[in-house]
Amino acid sequence: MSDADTELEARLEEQDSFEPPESFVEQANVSNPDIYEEFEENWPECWEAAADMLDWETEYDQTFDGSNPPFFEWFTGGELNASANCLDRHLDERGDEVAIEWVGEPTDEANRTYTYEDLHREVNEAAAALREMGVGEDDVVTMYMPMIPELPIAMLACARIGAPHSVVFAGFSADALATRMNAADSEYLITCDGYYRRGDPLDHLEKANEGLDNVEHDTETVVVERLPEDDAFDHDLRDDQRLWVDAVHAHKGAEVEPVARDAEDMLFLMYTSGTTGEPKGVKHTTGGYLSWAAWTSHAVLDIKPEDTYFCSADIGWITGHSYIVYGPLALGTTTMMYEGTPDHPERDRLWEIVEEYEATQLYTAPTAIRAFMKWGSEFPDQHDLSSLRLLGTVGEPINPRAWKWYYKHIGNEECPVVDTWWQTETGGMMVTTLPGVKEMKPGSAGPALPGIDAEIVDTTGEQVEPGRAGYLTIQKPWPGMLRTLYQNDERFVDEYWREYSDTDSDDWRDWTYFPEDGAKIDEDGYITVLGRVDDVINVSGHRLGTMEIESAIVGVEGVAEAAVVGGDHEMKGEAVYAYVITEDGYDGDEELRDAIIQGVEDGIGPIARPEQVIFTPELPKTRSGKIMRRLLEDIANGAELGDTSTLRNPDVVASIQEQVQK
Ligand code: 6R9
Repeated sequence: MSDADTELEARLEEQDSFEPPESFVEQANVSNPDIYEEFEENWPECWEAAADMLDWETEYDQTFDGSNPPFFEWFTGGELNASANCLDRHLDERGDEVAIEWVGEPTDEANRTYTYEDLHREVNEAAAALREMGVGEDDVVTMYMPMIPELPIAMLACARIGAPHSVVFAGFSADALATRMNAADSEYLITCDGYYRRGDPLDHLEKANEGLDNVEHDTETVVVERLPEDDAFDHDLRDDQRLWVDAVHAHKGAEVEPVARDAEDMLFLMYTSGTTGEPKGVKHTTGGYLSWAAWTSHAVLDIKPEDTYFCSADIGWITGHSYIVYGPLALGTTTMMYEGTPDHPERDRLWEIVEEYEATQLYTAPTAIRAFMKWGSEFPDQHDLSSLRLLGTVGEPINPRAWKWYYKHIGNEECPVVDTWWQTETGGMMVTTLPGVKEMKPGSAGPALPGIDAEIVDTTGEQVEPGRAGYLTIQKPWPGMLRTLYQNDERFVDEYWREYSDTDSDDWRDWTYFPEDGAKIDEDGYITVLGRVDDVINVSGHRLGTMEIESAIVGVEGVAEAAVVGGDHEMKGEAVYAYVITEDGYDGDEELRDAIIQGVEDGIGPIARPEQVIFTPELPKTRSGKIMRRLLEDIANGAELGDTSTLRNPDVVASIQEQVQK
């Protein structure tokens, strides 16, 4: 490092707040600081600004309807179509501009560029194909696909005909697919034959078929052929399966009138992890969700039609839904899709892409930034990243060191960094700095967005002092919020509202949304999110339920009981630690350990793979018989243990501790 560099590092290290760069502010979509006050005074009408970003077929007659809490409604009476908003309305002005820039893997393969006209045509043909298969309004269509263009095409085709989609992350297991299709009564599946991971072809259809074997009702499947013939796997399609080429290309040139959907009609379902073993089917609507995705893309990501915007998430997660597909396309910009991983073929792959396509924004996850940091700045340094104007992160807390590294080595201290806190349930961003208005404080996501009313409270609901840890709550509804859990209103109330609401009240002001995150706030209203307070762990920004993992482990022959906790992990944020009691006659040996790891991969997917499996004759329990999870976490972290003498079985602690490798 040169002296100048060392000096710079030292200065950055000390600096704990950063003003937005002047050059950014001058051109920012939102730069007026009064917006916070204006939105607060003018709530809920302030959210007409979000609705106004869309084209409505029928104007709404009420902005917010809070008459039946917590089943809030937005823009009621309005009608619109999401695919028309993402495609048709851009055709006149931007028909030959690029909508999706797809960068495939392996690198020598042709990339694909879709203009708005191309995308419009393909979505229409796919919509016609789905109709012909019998997909009707409100039929849930499941998609189980990696990052290939047919995924957003299928999503928008569904939106066009009013069929909600339910996208299942391609890395999830066959079981996870079956659970989700059964839960949603979904009779249609769109999947693909296979795809590449770090250069090797994966047989995806085999996994999809295994899942279909466990779906309780009849299904129809469309299979996209992703792999070229040389790498294709040998599969005979079943009677209820057809190829995408056959289904869609039969409708060449078809035009399908976008169906007018009520603002409150479901746009999609997304299953996410919760406290119990059953994943939660988060329901998002057409008007509220889409306006939220569009407004936050405009205000926070500063997206303009001429941008080339790059979000490195997977569309199988909510980030990809809101900020690769719906938000950017609603704004008529160019959105990038990258099929591969950041380290293949080399560790500069992302920077190569940023340079080649002159990306203007990069939205990624702290886990990726930690990896970039570890690999070293020589990889980004090989490339011209000066096209970048804004950087963003999402998915988990980012520590100040990683934030500063990102700011300096990727943004060259010229790009604001937005650390965005939100959830599958919130539909879009909730807590983050407006990049053209607010100073940034590394390690803190920032203040709640204008019009969002966030408070940090204690267990009784009283606001805590600045600097003290408490629970994050959202006091007022917002358009992008989930409307319910699919076919389970009761669980919706229990999971998100019961904790801090007067559930007998029919005044919406008595209802408070609880995201199940711990947080603290500073004197300026900046919120630092500390992490989940429920049984959800966050591995590399992916939400996993400990109960789901436990049930996969207990399903393995020879396992009697299991407790799963998250332990700190340098790269992944958190890692899975599994404490396992064997059944009589079984040894906690390598064979069982492998079977457990396999069981988790089969039950959920490789992302949930335990970092360590620790065999123990007993789990530490309280006198009342509750597993002491906090203690198991401390053991996983090699932390100082408090007083364990009140346990029912204090002796077990030392033997567990010995086994944990630190
Ligand atoms: C978008 C997304 C949601 C959970 C959330 C919180 C964590 C997300 C964060 C963050 C700290 C941030 N989380 N963004 N924690 N700072 N900027 O990730 O949705 O998969 O539903 O996860 O992720 O714990 O509750 P989802």
